[in-house]
This record gives sequence, structure tokens and C-alpha cells, in this order.
Amino acid sequence: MGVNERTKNVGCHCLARSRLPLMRSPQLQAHIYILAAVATVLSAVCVRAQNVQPAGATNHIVVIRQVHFNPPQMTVKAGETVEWKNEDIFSHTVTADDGSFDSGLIDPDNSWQRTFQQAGTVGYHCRPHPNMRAALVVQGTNGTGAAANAASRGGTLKWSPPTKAQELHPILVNFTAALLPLAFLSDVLGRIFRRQSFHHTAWWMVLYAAVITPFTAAAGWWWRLTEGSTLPAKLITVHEWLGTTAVLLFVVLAIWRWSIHKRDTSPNWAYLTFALIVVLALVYQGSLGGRMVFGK
Ligand SMILES: [Cu+2]
Repeated sequence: MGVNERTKNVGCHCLARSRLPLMRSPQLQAHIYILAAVATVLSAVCVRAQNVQPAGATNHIVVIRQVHFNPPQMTVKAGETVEWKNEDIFSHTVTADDGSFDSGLIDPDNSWQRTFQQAGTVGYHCRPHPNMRAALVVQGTNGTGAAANAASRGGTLKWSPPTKAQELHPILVNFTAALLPLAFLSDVLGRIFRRQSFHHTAWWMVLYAAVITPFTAAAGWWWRLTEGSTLPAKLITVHEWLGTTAVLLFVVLAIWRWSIHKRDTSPNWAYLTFALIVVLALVYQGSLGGRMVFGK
């Protein structure tokens, strides 16, 4: 960083204090470009992660072992048969999330087969172990062009608007999970680099988190009320009450952060400590959610 750059930064600091329109600050614009670049990279990574195909899924056998379906996603053609082999020490079921099929209990060392005619993606789970989840992609036989290409990459590119709690809750969770840690980080950076723009960013992120989180919690409760009996009892009990507490904590945090913003000062250590505790609670909350959906 040269002398010019330093001078420019000091200048910006003064501009921010004199409350010029936000977009005038080249520094803020630079922050926006960086955030946009990070968001682009992250979304690209997410799209790739969702379309990962298990290698060698050609023989249409799903092995059940250590309370997991392996592979967790399989692609077959319409008319083909899939066999589930239970090589575990527990009995399991292969139950479609949409209710279109159910194997009944498959005892250890037994297997179950089904032939799939209908093209589409169907998620399935095990009834005694709802965190055992997997998906089957059935490709249509007459697919051509873009549709066939999409199907050969896993068939998950066809997008339909989320309508169920199980779809909405994980989407909304992302906003809360991203906003709050970034707000905390932004305030810490603001203190380190003595830039009000970081503190302004933090205030807005806390506000957005406080506004979005009640919807996240509502989608969570909706999920719990419609499918509560299939969720692990201990985990969901902690998750639901911690989630509801988080909504209230966010409101307290937003009001506290607003009072700091109104005085145009940096947050003190009491606020930052409280914010850190809320962030840690949120990380734990996310880990509980992850365990219910992905197992372990
Ligand atoms: Cu099971």
C-alpha cells in the first residue's frame, strides 16, 4: 500500500464522517465489489456441490451400512431396477419422501428391489432413522438436448419454487447464518481499522438478520409441526427452543446495535461479547440442524 493509497483512505474516513451519500465513497464501492465477488464464488461452489455425482454408480445397488445409504444419490434410466442391500446390523426402510414407495423393514443381510418407470428426482429416507436420507434420479428415455444434458449431470438443475417447510427453512437459514457472523466480523474490523463504514455495514446486517430470522424460525416450526415425529426427538427439542430464543436474542441485539449506530460510535466490548455469544449459539444451532438432515 503506497503513500497515495494511505492518503486516500484517510480522506475516505473523513468523507464517511461527513455523511456524504454512501455510493460516493470509492472505498465502499470497493467493499461492494469484493462482497459481490465472494458471493459469486460461493454460489458457484454451492451449485457444483449439489450436482456432484457419486463415482461408479452404474450397477444400481445401494448399500446400507453404518446407518447410511451409499451412494447418497444415484441416477438410473426409466425402466431400470434398483436394489437396496442392507449390510448393516440394524433393520432399515427405503421410504420415498413423497410417499410413492415404501420397502417396509429390510432386515440385516436382506435386500429390496424396485423398478422405476416415472422420470424425476425422488428423495427417500429410512423411517426408524429419519436422518438417513438419499435421492434417486430417474431419467426419462426420450430426453434430448438441454433436458438430457441436465439429467446426465444429476437432473437437479430443474428448478421449482420452494413450497414446503423442508425446502424453505434451509434456504432462509443461509441468510441468518451468513449475516450475523459477518456483522460481528465487520464490527471487529471496524475497530481494528477505525473505519465507520465497517460499523455501518454491521448495523445493516444485524437489522437484516433480525428481520429475516423470525421467518426462518416460522419455517422451522412449520417443519417441526408437519414432520416432527420423523425427526430425532432430542435434537429437535434443543433445536426448536434454541431457535426461538435466537429470534428474541436477535431483536435485543438489533436494538442494542441501533442505539450504537444512532450515536455513530464503535460498539464497545460488552456488545461485541454478547454478539459473539449469539454467533456461537447460532453455529451450534446450525450443527444440530445439520445432524438432523445429514446424520452423525
Ligand atoms: Cu434405518
